[in-house]
Amino acid sequence: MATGRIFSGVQPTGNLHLGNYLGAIRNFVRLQHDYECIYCVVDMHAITVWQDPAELKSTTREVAAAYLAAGIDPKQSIIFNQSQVAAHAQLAWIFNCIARMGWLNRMTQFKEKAGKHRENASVGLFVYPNLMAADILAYKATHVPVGEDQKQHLELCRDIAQKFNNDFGVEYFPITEPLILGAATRVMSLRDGSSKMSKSDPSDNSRINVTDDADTIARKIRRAKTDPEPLPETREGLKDRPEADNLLGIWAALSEQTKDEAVAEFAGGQFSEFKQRLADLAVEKLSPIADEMRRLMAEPDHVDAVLADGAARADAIARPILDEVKDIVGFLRQ
Ligand code: AQP
Repeated sequence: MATGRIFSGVQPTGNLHLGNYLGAIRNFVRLQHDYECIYCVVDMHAITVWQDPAELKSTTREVAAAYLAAGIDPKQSIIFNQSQVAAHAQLAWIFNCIARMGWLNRMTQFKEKAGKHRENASVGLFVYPNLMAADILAYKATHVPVGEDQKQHLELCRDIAQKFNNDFGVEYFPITEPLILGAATRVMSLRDGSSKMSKSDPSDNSRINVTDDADTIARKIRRAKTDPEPLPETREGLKDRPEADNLLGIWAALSEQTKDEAVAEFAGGQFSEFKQRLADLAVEKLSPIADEMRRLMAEPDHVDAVLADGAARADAIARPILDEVKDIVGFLRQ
């Protein structure tokens, strides 16, 4: 039975990785039994940095294929790409006029992505969190499953909803709750335990791509950075050992254990043996998804039909909400 409405999305920017799977997509699958779920391929977010047009079409289908292959049921849940539903852009404009410059200036993801080239970053990258708030609130979503890195953007979404409600003297938008679930809410790079596993890391060895074959997964895990000590006996022993912490977190998430159980299982063991078991487990969990993704990618018409059907259903929810928002704001409409 649905206890609320979920919205979440993944950017079609290539290199879908284990962090995206464990932090987001796997939770999307599980939540569809308890919530009304809307899962989006956020292509408008993707173009906040340059995307090759032909590649964007392909990576959009790839994320949709990953949703389907991981087990999201397109009849039960809605799967679509963002640019097919106009409400996202329309509500984002209104939110551009609600959010304050100071709020956006505090967003760490913008600082990280724009880096030293702030003056050269697109305006879209700066107002990205406003579009994300519009994505969520165009459906009055009550919950948003995300990885830990998106927590700050979710807080901004709540601030926007609150300010909109206050400014116009209404109780219109819900104050949306993040759902940060599982033992691997922030999967770290295999090359550096202090930075997040990320699609845009120039080193392919830093991440396990969902579509990597068994040999590649095994090689990347074998070469993953570790320290010279054996695995710790207790959870406290993971302190100041970010790489061991990350690999045990991945094991825990993939094997459906808690971190404490994972530590206990390998206590005092050698990394070489642990890495072999981790590689086998990662292959066991990811290979069926990769195989199904490949099959779906060979049927682009089917994937496009799923996205078109989802877009029509998403539009049917968002359109009346946007109409109400226009009335609240004072826009004349027919
Ligand atoms: N390392 C991660 N661990 C756990 N969850 C993660 N997510 C991303 N990285 C990790 C979650 O995946 C969902 C989709 O992310 P996104 O496509 O919107 O973009 P992102 O968060 O910016 O992801 P990337 O992979 O790090 O891309 P780049 O390199 O382009 O910045 C989100 O729920 C996110 O939390």
